[in-house]
Amino acid sequence: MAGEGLAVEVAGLKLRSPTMNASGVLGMSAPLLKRVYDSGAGAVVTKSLGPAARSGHINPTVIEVEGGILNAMGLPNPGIEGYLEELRELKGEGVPVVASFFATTVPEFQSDAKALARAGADALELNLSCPNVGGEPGMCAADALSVERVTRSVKQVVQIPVFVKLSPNVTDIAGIAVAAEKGGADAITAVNTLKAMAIDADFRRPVLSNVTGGLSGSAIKSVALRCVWEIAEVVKVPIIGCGGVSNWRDAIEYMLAGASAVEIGTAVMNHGFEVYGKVNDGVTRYLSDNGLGSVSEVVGLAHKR
Ligand code: RRO
Repeated sequence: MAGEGLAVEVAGLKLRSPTMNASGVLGMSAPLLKRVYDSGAGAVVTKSLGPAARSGHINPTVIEVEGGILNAMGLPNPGIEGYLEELRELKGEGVPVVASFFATTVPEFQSDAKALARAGADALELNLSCPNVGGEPGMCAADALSVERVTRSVKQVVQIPVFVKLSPNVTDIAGIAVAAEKGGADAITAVNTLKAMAIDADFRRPVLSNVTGGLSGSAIKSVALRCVWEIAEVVKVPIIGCGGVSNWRDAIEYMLAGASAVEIGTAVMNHGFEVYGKVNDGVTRYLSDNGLGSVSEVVGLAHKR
């Protein structure tokens, strides 16, 4: 469980440890997210919720590839209204909840943000970066002005911290992060999945029904780490690292690059729910072996060359 020095504060949110689950990987249910918390995570993150229930793409939607997982779920979710009870259940168990959500229009973003805040979410994670939808206006992580506008619109209507989750599928992620910060983002989550695909040599066709999908897992760690590094060079708000973290060393590398906390997703498939506790234990050992008193002392250290 969380040791001394493991507690972090991310955008005013006090967390007992710097680990969270990455949105989506474990689905939705309160009992599964509770297991993430019981393993030692500082908070849990819901699968991305939208204004209406949505069934997502047809199968196959998830496959294993070299170094990770390729998904094209297509934002399946019960809709915000359909999830509020689950959210309240988690809050009833004392679990800090980051509600990930997406929408298509500014009024929808605003009303969804208000509903999630009212239901007790401790923070929001604005998902502007799903790679598996065809140009829907809410998924605007490649467009700096839209990122700024949507972020500002959400910030106008809620008091809780707003994290903005960015896409690695852009030429200048630092510029997009600056736009999110200008819009009032309290933290940046970097990054969502890397757009990718798989082809079956025997069937001679793409494996996923959606043709392309989002790659997660250790295969993307170096890319995501570079994104965190570049963002840390230009923004002041905290960064939450996400992409291929499966052990404490990965987590520390992200912190050295500038992340205040990390989200762990795909690794749960190989390492089970215990991965959060194990990463926390390793981070605690690293702190004490290096004479460091807290995670915040590690954040961004690699930039001080
Ligand atoms: O549901 C998905 O297809 C999905 C989402 Br919302 C996302 O943000 N990232 C991803 O890889 N898949």
